[in-house]
Amino acid sequence: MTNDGLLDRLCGPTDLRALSAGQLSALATEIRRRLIAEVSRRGGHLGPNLGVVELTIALHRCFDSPRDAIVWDTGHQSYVHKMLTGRQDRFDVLRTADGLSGYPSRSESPHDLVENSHASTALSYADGLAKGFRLSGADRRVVAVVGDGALTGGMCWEALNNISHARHPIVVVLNDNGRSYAPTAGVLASHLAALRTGAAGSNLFETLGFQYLGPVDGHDLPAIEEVLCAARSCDVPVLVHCVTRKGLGYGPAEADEADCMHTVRPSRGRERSDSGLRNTSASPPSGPAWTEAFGQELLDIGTRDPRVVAITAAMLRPTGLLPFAQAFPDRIYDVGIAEQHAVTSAAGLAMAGMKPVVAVYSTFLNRAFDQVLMDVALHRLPVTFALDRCGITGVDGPSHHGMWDVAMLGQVPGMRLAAPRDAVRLRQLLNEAVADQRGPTAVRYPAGRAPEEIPAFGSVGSADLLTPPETKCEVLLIGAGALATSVLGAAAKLRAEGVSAAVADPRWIVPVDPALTRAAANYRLVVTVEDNAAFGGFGDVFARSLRASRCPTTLLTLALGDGFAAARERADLHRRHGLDAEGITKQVLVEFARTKRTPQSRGSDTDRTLPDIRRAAEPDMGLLVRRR
Ligand SMILES: Cc1ncc(C[n+]2csc(CCOP(=O)(O)OP(=O)(O)O)c2C)c(N)n1
Repeated sequence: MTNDGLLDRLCGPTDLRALSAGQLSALATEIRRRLIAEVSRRGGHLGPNLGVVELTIALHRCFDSPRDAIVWDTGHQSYVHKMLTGRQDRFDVLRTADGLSGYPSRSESPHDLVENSHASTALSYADGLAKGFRLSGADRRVVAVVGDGALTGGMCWEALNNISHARHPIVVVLNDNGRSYAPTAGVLASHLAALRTGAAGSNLFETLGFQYLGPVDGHDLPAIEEVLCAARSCDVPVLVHCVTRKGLGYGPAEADEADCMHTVRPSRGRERSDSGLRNTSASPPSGPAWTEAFGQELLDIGTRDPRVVAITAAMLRPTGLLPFAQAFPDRIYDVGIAEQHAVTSAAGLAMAGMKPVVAVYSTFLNRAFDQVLMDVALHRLPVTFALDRCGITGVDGPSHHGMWDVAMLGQVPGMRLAAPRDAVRLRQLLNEAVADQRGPTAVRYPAGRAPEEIPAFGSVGSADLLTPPETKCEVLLIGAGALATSVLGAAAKLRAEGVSAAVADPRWIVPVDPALTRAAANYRLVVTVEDNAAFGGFGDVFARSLRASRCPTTLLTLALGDGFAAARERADLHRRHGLDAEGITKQVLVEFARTKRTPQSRGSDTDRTLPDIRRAAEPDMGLLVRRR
């Protein structure tokens, strides 16, 4: 084999074993070149993948995937693994709808086992796989590759405890690059640094019962191969301490102090910078980005109130906390990838009289449900959750969509949940949330940019009315948060079809303001629209409040389906789920026609037999419009 086009000639990992040292080195160069070219085009995780090129080659030479199970923690660093397992020819469709996933994907390849991109799970999967293989008598090795950032997550330590106890020969490969996005937080990072330099007095992993191999230079292919092969023949749990450099081989990534180009946005034509790449954390937003609006407002709130503190689980810049951190370095806590700890630590801060704001992506709050419910809400502690990336997030796919937070938080007693429609309301609602000392609050907003300000024409209790008051509207559209633009678009289309529709924005979606429930009684049809799973979402919350008030108005709930949503652009998925103006209009027209055909059967979904009590409602229970 010549050294040209080696990558494209590989049929699978077994071909790697036939390559000479020179060819392997040429292959590593070729992989890096392809990573830089394709990730710059499509966006994605550049720094992490550039750092694991040699490690991935060595893993596939030493282990026999898919017979041996290789589990990638988080999975954002699996691009090289994809290239070496027969998907190199599809790299031009990385992170595209119907293309290659940006994470391992079970439907793509038998080499991909775990597609949950939430961190710190690989060791637990490995524990279970090893136990299962032992029980079934399968002679298969198990490898878990975990970053030093992911190792800060509590699940890893629960797994280490169990793996060591079970004594199964699992190989844990610690990819230590000293970084999460930012330099890895906490004392573990200092211990790893001491292990790297040989200055550590003791070895935590040996204390925990692991055989420790390393530290080994993760870019020295023969060296890393030798250690991995030694690990393979161990019959006890072993930890290979592999030291790598995030972004290696691409100058701008190596030099990027913020996060070594952890992620880059897709470049589009002239938007490309000189280097050809745009670093997400470095590129200034050109409009009212939700994250930036949150970060600026929190800075203002923190400036006025010294009791406000902020907490992040290893996502300082991505959640917009950098301005606050720079202004108040003593009031910001990066706890590592430890959402559960973040929430209960916030509870402690609130007990101590502080006003904690936990800034977290909606999807990552999932794993801290018990902490929100028991540690915060049961104690009625005023912790504010700033939920970024709510609803459809885009091509990161099913594990990154923030589509369960309403169902999750909606059932938490005492929780108040807000959904701003624009950046102005985000600022207002964040202020209201932090000022509310009755118990926990949350503000949910999506990825990307907010729309231009959407003015209110009046209010209904705490809700805003977004259409001019009309004497008679038969339909009330209630758009929860960021879908207001589509809902207003639908109202205009409905008007063109001869159906008059008013639009309200509840602002606070949980609990439902009784004034809005009462107002619903004045319409033939009420439609809730939200960027959240239908089950337990705002529509369900509103239906419950209609039932409780014996309101007979028909309710149509428009939301994301209850399944896992695919990896697609936000607007595309909204369209597919009928949440764009066109889709909303069509569904409303169908339901409206139905309510007209069967006037007697009008009623809320589960209460259709209730008599029409609208006549009994107070005369002024309609949209009580107060001019602003
Ligand atoms: C539970 C959870 N919280 C936050 C994240 C966001 N996240 C993705 S990668 C990453 C850093 C991972 O660092 P490390 O494991 O060291 O891998 P590296 O990128 O440095 O190779 C974070 C915080 C996540 N995926 N899962």
